[in-house]
Amino acid sequence: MSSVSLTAVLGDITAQHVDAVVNAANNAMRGGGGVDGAIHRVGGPAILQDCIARFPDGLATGDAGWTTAGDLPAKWVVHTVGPNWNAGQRDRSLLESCYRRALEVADELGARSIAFPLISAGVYGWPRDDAIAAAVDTILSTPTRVADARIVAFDETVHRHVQEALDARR
Ligand code: AR6
Repeated sequence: MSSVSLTAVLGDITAQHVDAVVNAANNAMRGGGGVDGAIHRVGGPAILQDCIARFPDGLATGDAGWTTAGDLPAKWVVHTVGPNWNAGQRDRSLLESCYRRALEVADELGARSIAFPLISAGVYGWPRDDAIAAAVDTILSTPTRVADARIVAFDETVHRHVQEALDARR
């Protein structure tokens, strides 16, 4: 087990003062809606430039990779691509892989704090409670040097369910 402290935060992921912010990206890695749209909008064009330079062929589902965080308070964006439930991608191990790979990339960078969105739970349609369980269980069971991990929810109901899932594991 890791010694990471995992907390639930209500707010906007782009406002988090952490070393690394995780983006719920897509295979093309050229921006999009939801968290991806917000990160590129607030972080500015440096993020897209770095995506093009570092990911000419995009990123595979379940994998993660980093770019600059541009104008965000964070140092890095760790991009990961969740499975698209709405398109029939329902292999839970791909969703778990997003959290595991993001923590591995954070370790490579030396990040000590990280903010995750609820990957695949928006545009990609993964059922909320299972998306929360996958996030909490995978973050808590992945060995990492990250000390502070947060699951940031925009929405009060989602935030409450994340908090309940964390309380149930204490
Ligand atoms: N801060 C925190 N949480 C947010 C924010 C925000 N600023 N914005 C949305 N959420 P989504 P996905 C929540 O759709 O399902 C994009 O077009 C949202 O309510 O961002 O993995 C990409 O380019 C939901 O609970 O990610 C891909 O094409 C969660 O974050 C696709 O969407 C994730 O929602 C990825 O879809």
